[in-house]
Amino acid sequence: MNRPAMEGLRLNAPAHVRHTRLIGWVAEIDALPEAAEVYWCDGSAAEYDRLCDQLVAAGTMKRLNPELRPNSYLALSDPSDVARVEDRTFICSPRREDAGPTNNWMAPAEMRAILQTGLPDGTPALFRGAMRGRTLYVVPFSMGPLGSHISHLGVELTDSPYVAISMRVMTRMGRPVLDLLGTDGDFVPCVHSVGAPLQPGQKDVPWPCNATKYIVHYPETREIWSYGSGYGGNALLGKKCFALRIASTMGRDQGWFAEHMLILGVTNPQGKKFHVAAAFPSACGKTNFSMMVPPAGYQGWKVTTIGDDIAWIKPGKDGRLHAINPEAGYFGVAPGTNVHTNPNCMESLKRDVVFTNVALTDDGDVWWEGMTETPPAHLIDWRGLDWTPEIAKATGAKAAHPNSRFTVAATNNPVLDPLWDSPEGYPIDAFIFGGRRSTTVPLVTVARNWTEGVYMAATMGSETTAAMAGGNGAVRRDPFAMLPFCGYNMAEHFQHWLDMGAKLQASGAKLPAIACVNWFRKGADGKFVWPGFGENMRVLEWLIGRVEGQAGGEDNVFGISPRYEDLRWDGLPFTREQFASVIGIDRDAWRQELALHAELFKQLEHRLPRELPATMARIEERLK
Ligand code: SAT
Ligand code: MN
Repeated sequence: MNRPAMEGLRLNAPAHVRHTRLIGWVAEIDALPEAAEVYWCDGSAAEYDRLCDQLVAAGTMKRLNPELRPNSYLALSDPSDVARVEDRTFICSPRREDAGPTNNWMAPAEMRAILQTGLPDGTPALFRGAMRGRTLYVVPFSMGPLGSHISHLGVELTDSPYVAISMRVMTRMGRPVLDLLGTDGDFVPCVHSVGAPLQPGQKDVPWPCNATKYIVHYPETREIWSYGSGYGGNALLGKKCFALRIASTMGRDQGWFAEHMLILGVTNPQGKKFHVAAAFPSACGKTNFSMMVPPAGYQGWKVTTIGDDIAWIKPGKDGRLHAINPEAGYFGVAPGTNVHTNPNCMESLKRDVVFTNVALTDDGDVWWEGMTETPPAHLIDWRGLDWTPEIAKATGAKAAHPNSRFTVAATNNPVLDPLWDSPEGYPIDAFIFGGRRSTTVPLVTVARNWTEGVYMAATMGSETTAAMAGGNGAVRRDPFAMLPFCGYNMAEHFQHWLDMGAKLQASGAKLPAIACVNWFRKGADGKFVWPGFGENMRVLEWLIGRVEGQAGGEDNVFGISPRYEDLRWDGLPFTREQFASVIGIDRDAWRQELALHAELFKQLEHRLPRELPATMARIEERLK
């Protein structure tokens, strides 16, 4: 047999793959990790079921009781592989200043030596032989509706069948993407290995991974390489790596935004529909907000989900900003989710779910902290150990890991927006930026103009959560909720937003409103004052009222806030005093807050747009 024919056999490429560059790239990568075989995913239901069976046989997943939770599984990860690893995440642009001070940077050649080519001292590359004894899955995927002008395609090579099945849920994956790629379509190449090669005859572990981890992005060549982790944000490369880090650099170059935002539709009783995109850091309730149930007193209002985590936003022919959700599923935090906090989510999770790191009940179902008020008398916890409420009391052991997750298709969501798969995208009426702040930041303020809105987004702070390895509740600046996800210099991201605003304004288009929210202010008793969840509808109605020029408000040092009488209170007992305690601006606290903004600006000094310190000066003036 001649060499190309042998290569063809080895690669197993189906006859319908006609993309020479893609085949060449798979062949080139395949030579490095020395996988036992290559398999091209078609994205079919049969393939999904087959891979799930295989994962069950390997002990990675357990099938849940089909009567209680049909077609659903529980995966328990290695206890060390439970969250994104920000300190192991790298932006390898040719110049350090292009990654900026908020990203870990390494020169591309240096990183390629570690991952692909080997070190001068003879240390072999991490990917060399990394997939021995495993299958290399070729996973073609579309981020965004198939064929949408806002969508982009990618191909992930991975040695993890858990990643392959998760990608089928989280993206449009398989044969239709290969067809769209045609003979020469563009795709973002993504390479992933759990970094746990098997010697001949060696028994696999349930969750293979490696203590050494690298989550690597080359923005210039738009490549992603990920090593050592099987966890969602580190391994499902369409998500944070592509749809945020690489896409944000594409957006900068091509004139659009890739943002860490949910997208929702809200329809008023008159039938008028608005679209809102909202940025919050990980594990601050984006999924809950996107599936919100309007509270009592809001008959006739409807909220529909377009996306729960990521938005791609491009100027449309009408000059307005149009957003799509590049994903096709939800990879959400389980703990805290229940029939009160998010009934639509609970409904979505009734079947067809892959749970990771939640607890297993004795009858083969799942449980997590906050799912029910009274925990079951006995569980197997996320580490596979016996768990009882008594053990929890004595040792503090959580049944579910605080960052345990569900993976489920968007189509399971009863309030999924009917046009969610439409290629046109949704015209955005308002952007919301919110952090988790127990003090200082008011419930809601809306920016007086685009620049003030960009200032609000740029200076956002939030208390860290379990979505980040080591997250412990300390306040850190998280500009645009993009601190771990911006693939280039954050200061330039601010500039990009200012430039896009100016460009759209010059074309005569109406810019979306920009608001800053905080659902998380606490009272002297340490409890949240604002009830949140469905009650956030009140804030949303006010914001839409502002967009329509109908809602009242008063100028504040920081944007415009509603007065008590500007919000609708039907069905919610919430006093003027309570309202004052979530909306008020404490001048001393704000002086300290501005000092932290100044610190951020100092850190991002290089390339920082002048408009931001100028806006800060105006706020300082108002504080006097
Ligand atoms: O952990 S993920 O990055 O997949 C989700 C998140 O942190 O928002
Ligand atoms: Mn997220």
